[in-house]
Amino acid sequence: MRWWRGFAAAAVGMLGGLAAQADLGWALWSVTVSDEEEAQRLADSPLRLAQESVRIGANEVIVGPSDPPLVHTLGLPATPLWAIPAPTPVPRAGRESNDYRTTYLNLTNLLALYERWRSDSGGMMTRTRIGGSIQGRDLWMYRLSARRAPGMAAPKTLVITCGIHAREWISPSAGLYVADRIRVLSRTSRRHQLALSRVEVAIVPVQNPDGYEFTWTNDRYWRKNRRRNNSTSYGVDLNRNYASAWGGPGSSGNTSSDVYRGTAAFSEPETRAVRNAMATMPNVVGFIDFHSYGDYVLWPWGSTTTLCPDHATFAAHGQRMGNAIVSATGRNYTLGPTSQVLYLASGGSNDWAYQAHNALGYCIELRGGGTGLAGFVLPESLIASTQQEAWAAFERLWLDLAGVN
Ligand code: 0X9
Ligand code: ZN
Repeated sequence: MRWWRGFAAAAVGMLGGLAAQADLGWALWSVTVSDEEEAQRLADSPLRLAQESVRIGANEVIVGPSDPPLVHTLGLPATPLWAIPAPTPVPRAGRESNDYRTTYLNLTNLLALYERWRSDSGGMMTRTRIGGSIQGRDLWMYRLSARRAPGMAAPKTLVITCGIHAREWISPSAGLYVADRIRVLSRTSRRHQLALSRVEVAIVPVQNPDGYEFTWTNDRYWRKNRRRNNSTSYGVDLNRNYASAWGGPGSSGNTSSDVYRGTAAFSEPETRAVRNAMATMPNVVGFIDFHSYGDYVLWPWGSTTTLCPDHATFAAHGQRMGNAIVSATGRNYTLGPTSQVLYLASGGSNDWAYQAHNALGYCIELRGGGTGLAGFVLPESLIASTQQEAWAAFERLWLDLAGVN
């Protein structure tokens, strides 16, 4: 608290002079918006939102050393919360371990681990290249399936997507744990074998590999993909690029915005890859997109506060997922439609999965870091328990969709 006061005082003092600005470094600010017009003003600005797309009320915003003038030209009430580390590359020392329960893995190591599991799986895991990123990286989807008795009905599919937002490292990390659990349980548990024979699981380990890599090498706080929009701005928010209310509220047409929606729905190869892969699946019944942070289980709609036609079904399964998380770690996630419990956000992947496939499309916001960090920077000491929460929610939905108790 003491240092916070000092920091706030420094920020206020800084308004007059440039000298103090250099001392200020990177910081998390709270910016308050009171109506839709103000919300759009903040969304359109190049200031980076710390996960919170814009909501009416307080928003956490990442402010770099040269950004304070920008915060003030917005004409919105803004106060610094705390200093955060600069988004410079993470030191590699001590990060070479492949223990994905206690460390984050870079793109190469993460994909290598999936490959190792695949080669050990005896055909249970298969891999498809579903496309390529803006910078030409491969986009992969792993399918986890069980041998089926002849004459058994074609399986349904539950799709898991990870890493759509580059800086939310716990998302691909949670995907690893889900894949690992399925892989092990498909050999040791009859219930899970049965579930897999009815509902197979398709996992996209990292949907935004360019962005993910960029957060390891250049900018820990990067969110979007790495499309070059123009000479001064990069990146489309892939979770505003899906064809569900594309262009609606909670997205921006400003290329430098962190919620820039792109030039059209599915303008980005990363979103098209998921769309095309899912188009080949005859019966997608469930969809979970892992994000961080905030502890939420979210369902449609993001684009309007009107309840979706299947709200009751979403709520029933959502409640069961929430209960499973409580049983796993004691943590209480907030459950509800994105637009009601979080904020308006259009063009999101789970809304699209519901609209286009009639799948139960959820977005799960996993845990975040606390005071002194940007929210999506989850300390490595909390990886394992957060993975357990992701698994608990996934497993509940999976077994329910498969009719396995
Ligand atoms: O704003 C988002 O894309 C998600 N939150 S995050 O802080 N991880 O960026 C929420 C997405 C919710 N779902 C939809 N908009 N459909
Ligand atoms: Zn996200």
